[in-house]
Amino acid sequence: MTDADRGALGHGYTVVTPANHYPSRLPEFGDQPVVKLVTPRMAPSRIGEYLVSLHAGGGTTRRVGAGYERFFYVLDGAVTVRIAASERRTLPAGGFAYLPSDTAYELRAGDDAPARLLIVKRQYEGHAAHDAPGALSGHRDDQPFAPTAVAGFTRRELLPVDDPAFDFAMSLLRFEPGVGLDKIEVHDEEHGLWMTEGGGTYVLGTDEHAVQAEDFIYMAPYCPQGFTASADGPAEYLLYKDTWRDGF
Ligand code: UGY
Ligand code: MN
Repeated sequence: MTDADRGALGHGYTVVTPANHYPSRLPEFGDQPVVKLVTPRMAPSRIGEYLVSLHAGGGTTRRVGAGYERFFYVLDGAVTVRIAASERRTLPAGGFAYLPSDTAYELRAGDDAPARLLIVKRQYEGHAAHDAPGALSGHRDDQPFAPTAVAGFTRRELLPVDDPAFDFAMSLLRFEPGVGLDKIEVHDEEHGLWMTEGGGTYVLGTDEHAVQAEDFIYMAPYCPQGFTASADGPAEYLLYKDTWRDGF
């Protein structure tokens, strides 16, 4: 099987590997390539998740208007997120930022090197009892990974998972070699998953897929899912999951 053959559209999921990428463009990025990993055209996804490659010194060609909440995660290089003249934050690789839906922004890569980042975009789903969250930023190394009930499986929450103002979570899940999820999960929430390191086997519905770093998986609500890291080394993924809402 070639790498490109690992790409798949299954019942309730997709697997998109780097060999499958067919870059598109978006007006705000000019000629800088954008891989649309998933968008709401892939029903029932409520998110867009995009892999954006910025030229050295490049970035958005115009200010991107408010209207959607967004999450940025820098894969390579450094990206400055500018909300206003006085509000800018430079994110190195592993840096992240959340912008609420009332916030317009610009992005700029450092002058010395190109940058790549993941952008998650969605329509904020509010809750009558909670004000919308504010902007925040940080780095994956700001806090240690926390243990879970499974030995060798740790996770790091990038957004405050205990705050019901947020309608989604972004988490890094890390597995020692041979370790995996302790069950086949079936749940109402959807996932966008980017393999940040290593690889393993993903169970999706009734299928099994070998996955490796830089693969992307979309999992629809109720898609049965399980993962085991390969024996060769640790595996890690960045996981989007909608939270705190009832699905209506
Ligand atoms: O939190 C989750 O739903 C997570 N354990 N799912 C997954 O890793 N596919
Ligand atoms: Mn899950």
